[in-house]
Formats: sequence, structure tokens, C-alpha cells
Amino acid sequence: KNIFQNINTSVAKNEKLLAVLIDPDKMKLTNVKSFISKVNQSIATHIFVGGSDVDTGLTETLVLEIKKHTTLPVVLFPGDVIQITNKADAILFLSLISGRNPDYLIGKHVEAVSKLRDSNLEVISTGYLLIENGKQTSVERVSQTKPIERDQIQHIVDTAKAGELLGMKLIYLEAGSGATHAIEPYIISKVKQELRIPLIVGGGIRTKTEIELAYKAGADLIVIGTAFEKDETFFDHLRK
Ligand code: 1GP
Repeated sequence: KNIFQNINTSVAKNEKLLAVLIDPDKMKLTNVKSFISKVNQSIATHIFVGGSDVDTGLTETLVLEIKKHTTLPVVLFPGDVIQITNKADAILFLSLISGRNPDYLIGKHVEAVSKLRDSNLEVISTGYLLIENGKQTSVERVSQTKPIERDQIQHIVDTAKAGELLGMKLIYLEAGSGATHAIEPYIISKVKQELRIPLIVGGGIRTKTEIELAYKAGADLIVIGTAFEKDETFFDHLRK
């Protein structure tokens, strides 16, 4: 149970981290081996597994298959309680603090406890902020919450800081899967300036340049899913 500690150590050394997000609903089991071999040869440091609409059992099957082919930590990024499996290494225990839907602030978490109580998963409390990106994303649809507008900088910063002050261990700035606009560097840098905990940024990042700009602005860990789903040759630009 040292995934959070390792993230912290990397942040202290200013080493940047990259998570490849795999959606169980979109990844074919027969493609896992070749996909993960590309992940292994890339600069990726983590594999996140999760999605908005995933059938029961799919996540566990996928995690088991992924773990056959890599030693990278596999971290659950669950859209719902049914995606929790103790076959992964850790879980981002996400509270959607940009929204005001009690189910996604605390309700689902209470439901999750019966699954987490007897598992070996490392539970990492994460403040999750959905930021408006130009189109409605599945997080907005599923959670029935409104994202924070991009120009509400102080509100974004204060929300992230409130998460830290509540004792959350990570803050995740989310533009939404397949977002039209990734989180702008100036938002990342404003949030990072106020935080003492690691900052995750994801949603709509498609190029190496966007990755570098987000790191430079202060992202400690970047999450990318759609760009790899759409074009696996993106891994060629991110070789170790
Ligand atoms: C979505 O932040 C992640 O929850 C990744 O987004 O699929 O757009 O890379 P993309």
C-alpha cells in the first residue's frame, strides 16, 4: 500500500507522472496484451481503470488481464460502486466536490464501504472537480451536476483548496473524457499555487505538447484515455 506515498515522493522530486486510463466498456479483452505492451514501453507510470457505464464484472476481468502483462500499479477510477474490485492495487475514492449532488459527495462512498472493508485496496481520498470544457461530458450526465465554468478561477481554486483542507490526499481537475478543451494551463497553475497536495489533470489531452504544457503549469499526474483509444500510435511519441 504505497501508491500514494510513491506519488508524493515523485512530486517532491519533481518527477512527472502519466496514467493511461482504460475504460472496461471500450477495451476488448483480446486487445489488452498488445495495448499494455505499448503502455509498458511508454513513459506511463500508472494504469487507471474506470468508466461511466460499465457492466458488473467487466472491471474485474479487465484488471486481471491487465495485471498479467504489466507491473505498473493498477488504480481504480470508478464511475460507480459496481466497478470496485480488490484485484486492483488502489482506488481513487472520488468525491465530486465541484458538484452539489450528495450521492457523489458522500452517498456512493457509504455504499462502497461494504466492498472496501475486507479488501486490500489502497484507498486514496481524492477531491474531484469537473470543469466546463465546451460540451456536456458523461461525468456531468451521470452525476447530474454542473461543471464549474472555466472563468470562475477563484471558485475553482477555493474548491480545490477546500478539498485539501478536508483532508483529501489528491486533487483531480477533470475536463471530462473526450473534452473539447483540456484544462487550460493558467487554471492548472492557479490551482497548483495554492495546493500542498499532488494535482491530477485529465480530460481532452491529445498531444505531447499539451502534456508538456500541463506539466509545466503544475500538473503532477496527467490522465489520458481517449487519445490512446482512438490512436495507439500516440504511444510512439511517448516512448521511455
Ligand atoms: C477522463 O480525465 C480522463 O475521466 C481522461 O480523459 O479520455 O479525454 O483522455 P480523456
